[in-house]
Amino acid sequence: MGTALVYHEDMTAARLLWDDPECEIERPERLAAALGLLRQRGLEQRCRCLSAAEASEAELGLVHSPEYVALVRGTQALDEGELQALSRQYDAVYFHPSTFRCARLAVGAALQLVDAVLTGAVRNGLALVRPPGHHSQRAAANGFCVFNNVAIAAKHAKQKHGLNRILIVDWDVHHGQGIQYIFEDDPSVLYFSWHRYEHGRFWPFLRESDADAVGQGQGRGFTVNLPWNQVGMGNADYLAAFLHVLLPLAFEFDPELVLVSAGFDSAIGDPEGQMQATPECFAHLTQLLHTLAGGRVCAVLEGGYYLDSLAKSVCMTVQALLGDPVPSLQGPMIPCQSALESIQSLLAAQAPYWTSLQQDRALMLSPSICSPEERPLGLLSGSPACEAAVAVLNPPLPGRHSTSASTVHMAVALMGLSATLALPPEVLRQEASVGREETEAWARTHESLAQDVALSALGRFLFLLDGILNGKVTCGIAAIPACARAATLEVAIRRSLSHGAERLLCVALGELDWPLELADDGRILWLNIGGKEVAARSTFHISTPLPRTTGGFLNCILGLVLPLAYSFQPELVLVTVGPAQGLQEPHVALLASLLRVPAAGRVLALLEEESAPQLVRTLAPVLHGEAPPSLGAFLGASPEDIQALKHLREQLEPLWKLLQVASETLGEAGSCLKSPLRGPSYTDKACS
Ligand code: X5A
Ligand code: ZN
Repeated sequence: MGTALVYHEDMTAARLLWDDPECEIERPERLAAALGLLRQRGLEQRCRCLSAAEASEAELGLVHSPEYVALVRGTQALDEGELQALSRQYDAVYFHPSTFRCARLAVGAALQLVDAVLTGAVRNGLALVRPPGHHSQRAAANGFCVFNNVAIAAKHAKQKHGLNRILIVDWDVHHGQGIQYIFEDDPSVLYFSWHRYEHGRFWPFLRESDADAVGQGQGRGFTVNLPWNQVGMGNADYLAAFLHVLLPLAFEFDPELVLVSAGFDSAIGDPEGQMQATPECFAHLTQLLHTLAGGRVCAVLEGGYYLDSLAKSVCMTVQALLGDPVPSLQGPMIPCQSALESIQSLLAAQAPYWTSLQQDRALMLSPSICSPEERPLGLLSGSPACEAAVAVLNPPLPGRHSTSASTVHMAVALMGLSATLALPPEVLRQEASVGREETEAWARTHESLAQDVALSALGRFLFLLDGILNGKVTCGIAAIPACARAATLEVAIRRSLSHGAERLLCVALGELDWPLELADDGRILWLNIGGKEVAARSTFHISTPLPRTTGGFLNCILGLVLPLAYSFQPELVLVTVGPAQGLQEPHVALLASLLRVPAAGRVLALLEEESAPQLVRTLAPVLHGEAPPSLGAFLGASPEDIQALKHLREQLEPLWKLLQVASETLGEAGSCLKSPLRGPSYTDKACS
């Protein structure tokens, strides 16, 4: 389907003509730097490049008053002194004779992008524009913004394409108060913004940027503000906001289109934001959003003033839009206390409007659930037969993570019925096996692997696993006879460990016990969704019953699986699906597409042959980077499911810090003094 890149060189024409320290950072080089790196990295060439055309005055009129549009049109003929005088009437704005044309091109670019996505010409895209838009209001320029590009695009999507639910994600470091004002009473546009706030002491110094501004009238709950009260927020803070706030809300809202006010002044090094998130973080944010709205994500540039971070972050966003696996995030995944306080104040303000944010609903209801059963941890080593298989037959494999030019993005190892399935053309149908002798040696470790069918499926599966372990293949799907699935998974784990893997995440859907002979030594994180009971038998051995509703499933994925995956930073994710009552293909697809993100794409799905054909049809496109299908109607989590999640969180939070969201656990949070940039920590809580 493709990714659009909308641009026009003329948007570099507007520039500041006089001295103004506040405005000088918004300069033409911003676009040149972003585009230059996109070219240098070969990303521009992979996009469908569209040349922006100016928006019509009728289109500007979707948001702005005729008088204001006329006033901006008039600036084309003003001299420098007049331009400067007019600029002074607004907060942090400069006009240039080319401003009107640039700003119309910026709106036009956003509209073309939305049209391209909503007509199905492309799947998603980015508009590289100047001037930015999110501060601009019906009759006012503000904060370098002249026309509100994203707000006009949202109105256009409603009016011209008949959309009923649009999500705007504003990850610029400033509050897009312009967008907030335009949609504050409109429940068809959900506006989410995080922003540097510092208890109101940061520009634009507005009371209505705080978390308790939730919208007006019919629109209550459709304005969602996450104010950052300290600088220095980093990858873990941004991810916590997405996992615990934005994504639950967004899945409940079920948007038909996602617009991103993509400002990169929230990235490390930016003089305005003073935040710490690395460019890679924006690839993660983009791919997480891609699981919404059938992947219809339109990103429109807003701020971003540190050219190095700006260019890299733009590249990361485009790479993620293209569906490439995204580089894993470095650094400890520990949100800071101030971030958790902000999240908490948001949850308090928004819980009345969103079922998915009502974490404590279950507290009054079911007081008792099964407590985790204590069991000795760390059963050591495998059986002699397994040791032999590892020692004798494991051939030395080439170095991992090699980035050879012959890398296959995705391979499937299928047999029987599913072998005849139609697959996307880029997917490699893998028929090779590891040597017969080696397969047999592994098979001797488990009775269930002894039969002929299991044996040949195992041979192919191992070949695929090796391909992933040595970096020749990014992800894959394999099917195995049902009776041999558990044993095959165990062999896969052993083989990965003997290959040197240090962090394997195993996610089993449907009941499946931890392979008894494997040591619980921190190299395997075992997550059974659909187990008999709620239990964290160790930090690395977790089971929870299959959630009963879509809301419960989402809570489990966003509130447990992904925080664990991000904290653990696995080299490889093994997903296995067994009989799981009530679980539908869209659920599996969503899980797989979300797990791809923290796993840098390295997901291997192990299915049961009997149920494989349908699941392969669903999973292959998703692991390949397509958006998952919609989950259908949202039904809130049951009290039991909420309680189960809460119980596991409490148990696991001390080690897996990204699970934290509630205020009672704030004591466990990371230090706010992560960098010299971060000021002394405030003691006054925003939420108190
Ligand atoms: C789009 C944007 C920032 C204005 C800052 C004024 N505007 N101090 O990032
Ligand atoms: Zn900004």
